[in-house]
Amino acid sequence: MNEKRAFITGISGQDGSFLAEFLLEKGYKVFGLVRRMSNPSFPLIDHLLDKVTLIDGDMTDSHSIYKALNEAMPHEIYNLAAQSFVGTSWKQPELTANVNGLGVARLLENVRNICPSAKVFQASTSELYGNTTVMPQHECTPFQPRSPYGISKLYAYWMVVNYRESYNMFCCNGITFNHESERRGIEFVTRKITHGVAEIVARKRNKILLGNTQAKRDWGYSKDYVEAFWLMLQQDEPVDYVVATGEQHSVQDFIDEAFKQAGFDKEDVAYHIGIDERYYRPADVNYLLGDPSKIERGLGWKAKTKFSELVKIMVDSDLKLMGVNK
Ligand code: NAP
Ligand code: F7E
Repeated sequence: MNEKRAFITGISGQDGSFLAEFLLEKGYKVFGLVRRMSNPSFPLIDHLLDKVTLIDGDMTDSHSIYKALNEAMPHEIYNLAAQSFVGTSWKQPELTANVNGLGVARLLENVRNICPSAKVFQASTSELYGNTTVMPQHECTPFQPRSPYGISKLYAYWMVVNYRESYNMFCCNGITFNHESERRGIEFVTRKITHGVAEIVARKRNKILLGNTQAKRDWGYSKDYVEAFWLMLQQDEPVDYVVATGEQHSVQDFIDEAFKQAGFDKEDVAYHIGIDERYYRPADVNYLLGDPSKIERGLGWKAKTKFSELVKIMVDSDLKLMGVNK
């Protein structure tokens, strides 16, 4: 009965699936909150279904969170559930606020009443910084979110800080910069590129249509980042940390690297890229670069996977998925 219990919201997503693997490996009993679907399917955690306990619920439904926490009685809670696509947040701002913002209020209130000593990790985001002029961004950089997604996460960020200060609860924000993987949703730019490259190799298409290719991000590997989330909850005190690589690349750099990894010549890349207005956002965040020095000092955590390795992992996986070789 000494085994630790972890409750993951968003277990069916990119980070949730890696975190569940990581915690199972460490001997945790893992519970995950999943939404009802007309055709239940959890491709990213298919291989874990006999090892984790899935509980039906939704971040927009307080009662289901109440029931889930009562069943799991967790020592650690990882709140990864979100409407996580920035582009969609302009199309569904109310839903985004409900899931990402109010969802955190629902979770924290239920934790406070049911398992107040549980430690809570909140998946916060570099989108809080918006188009800041401070470079690189650190834990004290002022926030100026630039999308309904960023604003929803700003509310969540401050709820976490306030529950910590008001009720002495152990809850903390991982201000996490972009992290990708072979499990990344297909609409995010990195996976859209690697999947598109694989389709080009497989002769299923000729071009990848994109929006702002000059945007710059600090891209890491999701599998590395879930360890940082866990480390934050192994401490005696709750502390917010930036989780980042400290390296910045443009979308164009990602395109060039992905084609290179698939064996294309540099001069052939431009032919395969088209710009399409549909993929521009009403307002974009142009440059993000994280300063990971606090987490390196405080937790000894450092991103392991370099940019070119990350792109290779994703390209290789998509080529395999497509059944083609370089
Ligand atoms: P993801 O792949 O989109 O996963 C999101 C998860 O949330 C999915 O399991 C999804 O379930 C679940 N979810 C969505 N709406 C829900 C609701 N109403 N109730 C319950 N569950 C719901 O996202 P990710 O990349 O793993 O990111 C994990 C978290 O980190 C998110 O909170 C995201 O905002 C944050 N974050 C991500 C990054 C990044 O670069 N990846 C950076 C900063 C912060 P379904 O499978 O049913 O859709
Ligand atoms: O866009 C540009 C786009 O959608 C990156 C989420 O995990 O990280 C992620 O949000 C950049 C933007 O990620 C296309 O305009 C160009 O400047 O891959 P993305 P994101 O918006 O940075 C943060 C930290 C999170 O918290 C979020 O949950 O790429 N871009 N052309 C494009 N983006 C997309 N999606 N599609 C394009 O065709």
